[in-house]
Amino acid sequence: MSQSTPVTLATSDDWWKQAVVYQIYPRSFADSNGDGIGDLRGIINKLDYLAALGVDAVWLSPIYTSPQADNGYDIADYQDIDPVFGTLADFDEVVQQAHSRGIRVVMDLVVNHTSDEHAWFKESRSSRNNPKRGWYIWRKPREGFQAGQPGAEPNNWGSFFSGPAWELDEETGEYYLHIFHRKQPDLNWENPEVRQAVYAMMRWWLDRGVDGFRMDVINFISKVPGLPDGPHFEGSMYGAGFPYIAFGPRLHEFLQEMHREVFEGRHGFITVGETPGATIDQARLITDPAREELNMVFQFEHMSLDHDFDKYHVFPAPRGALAENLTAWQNGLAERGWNSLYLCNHDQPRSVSRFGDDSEHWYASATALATALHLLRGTPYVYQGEELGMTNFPWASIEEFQDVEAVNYWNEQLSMVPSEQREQKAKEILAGLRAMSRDNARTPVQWDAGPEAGFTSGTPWLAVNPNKDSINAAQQVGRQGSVFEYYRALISLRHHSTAVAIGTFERIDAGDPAIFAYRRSYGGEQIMAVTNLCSETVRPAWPAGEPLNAGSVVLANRPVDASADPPVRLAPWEARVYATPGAITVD
Ligand code: TEU
Ligand code: CA
Repeated sequence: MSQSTPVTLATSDDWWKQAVVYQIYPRSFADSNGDGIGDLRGIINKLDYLAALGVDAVWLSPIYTSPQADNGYDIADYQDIDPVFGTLADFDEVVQQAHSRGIRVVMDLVVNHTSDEHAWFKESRSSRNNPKRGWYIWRKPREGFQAGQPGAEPNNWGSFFSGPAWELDEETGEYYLHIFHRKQPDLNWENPEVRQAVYAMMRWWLDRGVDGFRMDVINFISKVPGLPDGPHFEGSMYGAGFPYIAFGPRLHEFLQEMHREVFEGRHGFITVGETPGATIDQARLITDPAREELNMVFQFEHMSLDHDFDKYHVFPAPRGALAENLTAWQNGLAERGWNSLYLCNHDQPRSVSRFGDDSEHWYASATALATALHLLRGTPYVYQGEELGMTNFPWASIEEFQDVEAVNYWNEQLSMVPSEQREQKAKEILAGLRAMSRDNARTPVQWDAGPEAGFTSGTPWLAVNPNKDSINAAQQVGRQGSVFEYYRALISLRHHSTAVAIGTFERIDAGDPAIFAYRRSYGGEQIMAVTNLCSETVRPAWPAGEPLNAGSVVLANRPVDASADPPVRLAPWEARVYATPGAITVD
């Protein structure tokens, strides 16, 4: 495929339909100065690597000034870079060097909340009648309670990071809402001054050259007025605020206003909202181009197939569940709207460990999952290290975790059982954290087999995975049969095929739910992905003529015997891509 020419979409404003975005979690990407924390110069040093992979854009998790209570998702200054990552001058160089390689730069926009160390919040908390008091969500103690008394919180909501969602400000005797960490107070989007300040900040970044935003929990910005008590789920100390936090009554109005105020008259940008709990209908509304809200959203349905409402209570996803869910979303957004495609990010375990098999079938499952995802209709996201098949970490004890969510969860869960049950409980919690902890995705990127995997010359802030000797970039880039080269091929396919970029989607039922086979068609051209998403050999029952109706194999993760096509057997995690002769553009 190296000699082929990329196809271009009708308008440059739709570039993201044919793009692949790479998520960088800067802390763990590449450290340039030996302090053990990844930084902007580290990113600059790796831009050639990203260009070789072929991605069109990078999304940077937050790099703004921050006390790092939640690794930068707690922002103290929206218009500066945290010294741990570098300076604004370094940032400008990231943008300029990325652009010179044809890579766009997407910022993480965290505006549901700020840090409690943001100047806005410092003012807001300074007195009950400060002009910025109304920029955050302040409430009096619950009727009949004294401030600070147990149960005096204005409602029963729990924080996503354990404990109540309210923190008392002793000085002024009122509570502020924080859906996440107590150092992440929620902004009050009902206040038009807040919205205008956010829009101004966004314009400032766009003017500086960034190409768009990934918007953190953007579906939480409009809350149900009155902030009512939420339902209690078993095993939780608090009520669930979620029904009143997510998709509040003014969400669409705010997103449309943001579009008008920030993006109108601009071209070539990308907007992707993070929307936990989004249904297909909600996602369709937000991403319907005619409504001018967002280009696409990250939805979480396929992230909830393997656990109950407590995400650390894990179980194996039912056979075929992932394919079935991805199919529902393909069909749901076929006419209107657009999908974001991802299997991993900085909040989720590693995709090959979670959905694949990171031991016996490591290569096959990493590449089969990639095939299943990357040929769908939508914009694929590669999370750093996923293109190398990086795996979960072999956590042995709670001391090894850094993530505030994990640590707080451990403490809260242990506090709920009598001391004689603690040892058993601790084992259960650790098993849940091992499977689901966000730190799984946050261990340093494995660049080579050297000390600390080439991530830092110092001591990394989070341990390097001991499998760095067998899983690393140095060993994979340019090597036939590596996970990296397979990703490169998939990304190239999207760039060279209109069917992949904007063709229709049709799932082909091959008789077993573990087989995810689907056809993408545009005009007369077709591409078909055939994947076996389980660790057993399966025997497909092909409908007449399939999959050969879609041409012949152009990419596969194991040798294909063309004389035995259509395959009567698919090996564990086998993946093939079929294409009709004209479906991939060639010079
Ligand atoms: O995450 C929001 C979110 O809903 C979850 O994925 C969350 O991280 C948690 O795992 C729920 O159990 C976003 C960011 O991606 C995350 O890193 C931040 O911690 C969070 O918002 C707060 O800004
Ligand atoms: Ca550093």
